[in-house]
Amino acid sequence: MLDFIQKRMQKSMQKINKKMSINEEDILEVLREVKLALLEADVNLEVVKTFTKQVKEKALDSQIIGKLNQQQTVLKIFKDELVNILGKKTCEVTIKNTPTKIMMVGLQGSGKTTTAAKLAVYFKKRGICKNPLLVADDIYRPAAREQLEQLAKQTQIDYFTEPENDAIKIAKDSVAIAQDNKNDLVIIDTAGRLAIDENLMTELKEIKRFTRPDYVFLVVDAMSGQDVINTARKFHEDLGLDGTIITKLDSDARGGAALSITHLLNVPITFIGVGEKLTGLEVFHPDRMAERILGMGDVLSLIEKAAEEVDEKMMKKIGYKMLSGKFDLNDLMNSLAQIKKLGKMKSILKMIPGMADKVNDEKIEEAERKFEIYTYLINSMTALEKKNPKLLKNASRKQRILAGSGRSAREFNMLVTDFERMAKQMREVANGNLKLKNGLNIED
Ligand SMILES: Nc1nc2c(ncn2[C@@H]2O[C@H](COP(=O)(O)OP(=O)(O)O)[C@@H](O)[C@H]2O)c(=O)[nH]1
Ligand SMILES: [Mg+2]
Repeated sequence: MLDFIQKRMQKSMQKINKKMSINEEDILEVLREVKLALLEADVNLEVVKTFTKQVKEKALDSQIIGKLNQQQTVLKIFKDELVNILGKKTCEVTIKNTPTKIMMVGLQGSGKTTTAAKLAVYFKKRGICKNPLLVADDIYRPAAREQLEQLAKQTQIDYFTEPENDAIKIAKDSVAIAQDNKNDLVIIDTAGRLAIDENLMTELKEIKRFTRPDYVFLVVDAMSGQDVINTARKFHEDLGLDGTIITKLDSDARGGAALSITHLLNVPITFIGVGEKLTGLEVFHPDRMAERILGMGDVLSLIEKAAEEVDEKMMKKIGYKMLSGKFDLNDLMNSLAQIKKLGKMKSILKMIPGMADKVNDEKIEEAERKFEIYTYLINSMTALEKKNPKLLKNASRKQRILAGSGRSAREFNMLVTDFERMAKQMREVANGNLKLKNGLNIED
C-alpha cells in the first residue's frame, strides 16, 4: 500500500538516520526530497507546501540542532506533520439513533456498492450494530441493484430496494422498513456519475433531506487525479460530508490526491479499502499511516529484535565455538538456519530504511538450497559424526550417509568443503587475533 510514497520517504529519512549529527543544510536537503516525493505521489501542491513549511519551522528550531537524539526528534517532527496532513481525528461510527443511517455517495466506479457491503459486514462482525440493512438506491445502472443484492445474499445481510425508478421513495421507504424490521443500521447505496452533474446533486440532496442520515460518506478512488479534490469540494458543499472512504489503496495507485482531501476540506478519512473482497476494509488511523509511510513503528522494532537475535546471541555462540575449536556440523546448520530466517523476512526487511541493501537475494537463496541438502545429509549422520566431522573422511561412513540421505557424492563433498572452509577461517581468526575472543564477551 502506498508503496510509492513509502519508498521515497524512507530513502530520504535514511539519509538523516545515517548522519552522526544533523545540520540545517541536511534538513533542507531532506525536505526538498520529501517535497518532490509527495508531489510525485500526486499530493496536492497546497498540502505539500503546508507540510514542508511546518516541518521546516519546527526542525530548524535551534533547540534541535546540535542536540542528542536529533534523528528521532526530526523523524518525530516529520511524523507529527504527516499526521496533521492526514487528519488528526477519525470519525467513529456509533449507533446513535435506531436506525442509524449512513448515506454513501461518490462518482461512478469509486467503490460505493462494494464499500456499502463491506461496512455492513464490518459493523456486524464487531458488534457495532446487530442487524444492518443494505439499501440499493442506484436506479440508473441496470445491474446496480442486483450487484448489491448479490453481496447482501452472500453475507446474509438484510437487503431492500423497490423495482420502481424513484430513488427518493426507495430511500424514504427503507427507513420505515428498517423500523418495522428492527434494523439498527441502514446503509444507503446511491447512484454515481462519471462527473458531477446538477441532476444527481439535486437527487442526493433530496435523499438526504428525507432520510436525515447520521453520516454521509464520500467514497473516493485512490487512483483519482487532482480533479477529485474539486469533486469532493462540491459534494461537501452540497451534502456536508462526515468523512471519506478511500478505496483501492491495495492497488499501485499513488493515492496522494485522495489523501489531500482531508487537509483541504477538513473532512476526515474514516475507512480505507484495501481489496476487492468484502473483508478488505480497515479503519483509518492517521498516526499508523504516517508511521507506515516513514517506516517507523512496529515493523521496525520487530526487525531490530530479529536482527539482534540473529547477530548477537546465536552468532556469538557459534563464533565462540568456532574460536575454541568446538565448532561442529550442528553449528554449521544453525548458522545456515539464521541466514534462512533472514530470507523469510526478506520482504519485511526491505521496507526498512537501510536494510534493503543488506538483504542479498543470491546469498539467501544459496543458504536456503544448502540448508535443505545439508539437512538430509546431516540427518543420516550419527551423533558422533556430527560432533566430530573428521570421521566423515572414512569411505564406508560416507557411503552409508549417501545411501541414507539419497544425496549425491558431490553434495556430500560440498558440505565437507563448506565446513572445513569455515573452520579454517575461524582458526585463522583465533590465531591471529585473540583479542576478538575476549571482545566477544561470551558467557558459555
Ligand atoms: N482492489 C480493490 N478494488 C475495489 C475496492 N473497492 C472497490 N473495488 C472495485 O472497484 C470496482 C467498482 O466498485 P463498485 O462498488 O461497483 O463502485 P460504485 O460504482 O461506486 O458502486 C469493482 O470492480 C470493485 O470490485 C478496493 O478497496 N480495492
Ligand atoms: Mg454502485
